[in-house]
Amino acid sequence: MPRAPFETKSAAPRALLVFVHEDAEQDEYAHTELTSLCQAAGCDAVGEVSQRVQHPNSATYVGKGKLEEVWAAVRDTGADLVIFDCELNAIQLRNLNDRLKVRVIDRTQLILDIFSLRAHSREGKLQVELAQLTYMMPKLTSVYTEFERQKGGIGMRGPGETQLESDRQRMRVRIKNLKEELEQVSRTRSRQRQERRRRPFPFACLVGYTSAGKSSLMNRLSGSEVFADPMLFATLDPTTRKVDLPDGYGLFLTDTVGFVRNLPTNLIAAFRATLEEVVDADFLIHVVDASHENWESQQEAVMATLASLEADAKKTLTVFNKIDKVKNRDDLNESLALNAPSVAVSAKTGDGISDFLQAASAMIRSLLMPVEAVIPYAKSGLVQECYNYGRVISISHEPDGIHLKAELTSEMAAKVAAAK
Ligand SMILES: Nc1nc2c(ncn2[C@@H]2O[C@H](COP(=O)(O)OP(=O)(O)OP(=O)(O)O)[C@@H](O)[C@H]2O)c(=O)[nH]1
Ligand SMILES: [Mg+2]
Repeated sequence: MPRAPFETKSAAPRALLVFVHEDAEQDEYAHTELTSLCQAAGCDAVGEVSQRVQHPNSATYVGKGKLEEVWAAVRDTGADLVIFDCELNAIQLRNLNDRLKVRVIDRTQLILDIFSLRAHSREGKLQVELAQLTYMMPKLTSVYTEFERQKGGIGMRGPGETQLESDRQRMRVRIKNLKEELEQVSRTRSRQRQERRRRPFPFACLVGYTSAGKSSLMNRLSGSEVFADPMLFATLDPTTRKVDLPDGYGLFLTDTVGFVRNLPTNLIAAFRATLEEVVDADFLIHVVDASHENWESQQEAVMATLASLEADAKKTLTVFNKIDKVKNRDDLNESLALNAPSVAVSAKTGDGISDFLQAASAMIRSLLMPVEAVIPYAKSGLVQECYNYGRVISISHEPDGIHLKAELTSEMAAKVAAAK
């Protein structure tokens, strides 16, 4: 089977970064991001080479002269890995491996590798494996060519081809099995959601760029200890907590995987079971790192991912986080106004959390329906449910039953209506 991008060695792999984006404005951002991704994968960035590539070379992505520069940089830095900040096809990968004589990977493979380091739950592991296999399938030929050459090559072509075909077949079978297992995971999740639906709290999902502070906000709100860490993609598995809000409202809040610019499509497809939490939420809480100089690009990347999940039209509360690190309050106020409904918080210091709670209550109120009903005494248990899972405005015990005025989710309202 093909090797994992980074095999565990005693020393961290030494990576040379190759930047190839078109747009000069993105330079600094792309640089910070790839360096962080590199760290998250456990490699040391030991050097870099850049080229503005308008039309990628079909054989090697970068032009011939630049490739020689990359080769020289590999030699000078002693890099044992080259990471291209783009997506490479099978031919480019093979040619680059050929010329550079060290392992070459692209941005997708780097992200997949981070995900595989972070995957702990069964669901997470299955999803990452599926993403890796679907990524590798079309590139298998290049991996084998490399493999054959390492073995000496000449005369090995026949057995290599057979090996390639049988490994392809094994991968197809594994992909099919993984998809079936994930289908099962997805059914279980959907059952859990239905279970939650029976308790008519609304539920919201935290979305946002990786490291925006979603897990920190969740911890701040629920007093729970969801793994929060400066490393990218700290969270892969969704976690759900109940959060109590002012005025008797409650909310189920799910923390899930962070997004990144150009999240590989096979990764999004593989993470369907996890991302269904986003698609199914009553509303989204989009956490933005307001202290990040490129927060707007990050916000756009999140929106683009939501659009690919067809979840971009969902009601969204934007939360500008890390305001303890924001210097320019005027800019922040302007961003808040432009992104309404929105609030500014610091998950770290707790600043603005009460505003957040009020804003979340307002979101919920906008999802609830006003209900006036008379509940028969025989079904008085429903009143308690309305207290628990909606907001009761007034109640009076009359001869014909319990007169109720409340704000309820549509599910709870239907239950009350059926109780007549
Ligand atoms: N200064 C400051 N740091 C924060 C704040 N919120 C989170 N952080 C830090 O930002 C880093 C990332 O936070 P997480 O909560 O793990 O971010 P996340 O969005 O869950 O990240 P992923 O799970 O990787 O997508 C951690 O080091 C946090 O301590 C904040 O309000 N202020
Ligand atoms: Mg997290």
